[in-house]
Amino acid sequence: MSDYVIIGAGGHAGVILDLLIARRENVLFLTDADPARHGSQLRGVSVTGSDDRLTGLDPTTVNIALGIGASGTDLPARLTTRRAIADDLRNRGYRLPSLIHPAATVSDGAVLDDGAQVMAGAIVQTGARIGHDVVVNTRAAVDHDCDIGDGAQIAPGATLGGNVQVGCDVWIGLGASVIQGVSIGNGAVIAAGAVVIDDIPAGARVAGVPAKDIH
Ligand code: JB3
Repeated sequence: MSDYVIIGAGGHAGVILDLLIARRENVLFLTDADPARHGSQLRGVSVTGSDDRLTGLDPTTVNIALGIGASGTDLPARLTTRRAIADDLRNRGYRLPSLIHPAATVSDGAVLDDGAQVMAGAIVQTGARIGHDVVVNTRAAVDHDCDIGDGAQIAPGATLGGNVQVGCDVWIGLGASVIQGVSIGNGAVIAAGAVVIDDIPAGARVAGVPAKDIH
């Protein structure tokens, strides 16, 4: 059992807290930037204050779990910000271990970089690499030999075929599908329900079946 602090106390943090409890880890407390959340509890664990609550904690004995997800219209900027928060914590000496829910299926032949999070029901097949601070969310599927760049998020129920290359800070929306062998450039946003059958350039926003540019 390891000690953890969760950064953020919203929806994603609740799911991360469940994951850590399911893994029988010890969650000391949560922090949140919003003072309105301070003093509240999630599953009996306190939201004690903002990130200055980390001051005085020994980074060699306490792990950090990033409990901030991403939402809103300013994706992928939020993903970039989220990754910067993680990097700042690493620069301060904290460890952000990769986290796999016990009900996820992750091949021994897959590689997870630190900070990667794989939620309940997700599947990661052999040869896949899941980059730093990536979220493979509930029931998403990342098939063989996919490469998921740092900070990307695969929303619940999204499906990637084999050998899909996903850049950094890419958002793949709820239930989207990406056929095998496609490349998606850094910072692209794939809308919920889209079906991607061609390469997507960096920074593009696509939606629909088949997915088309919506800039
Ligand atoms: O769709 C799913 C399954 N999950 C979504 C997830 C990927 O993204 C979820 O439904 C939400 O859309 C979103 O979850 P998230 O990021 O937890 O959103 P929200 O419930 O708004 O909570 C974010 C919390 O992070 C807020 O309470 C912010 O105040 C807090 N926060 C933002 N920046 C921070 C910081 N907290 C700390 N400690 N430090 C920060 O720098």
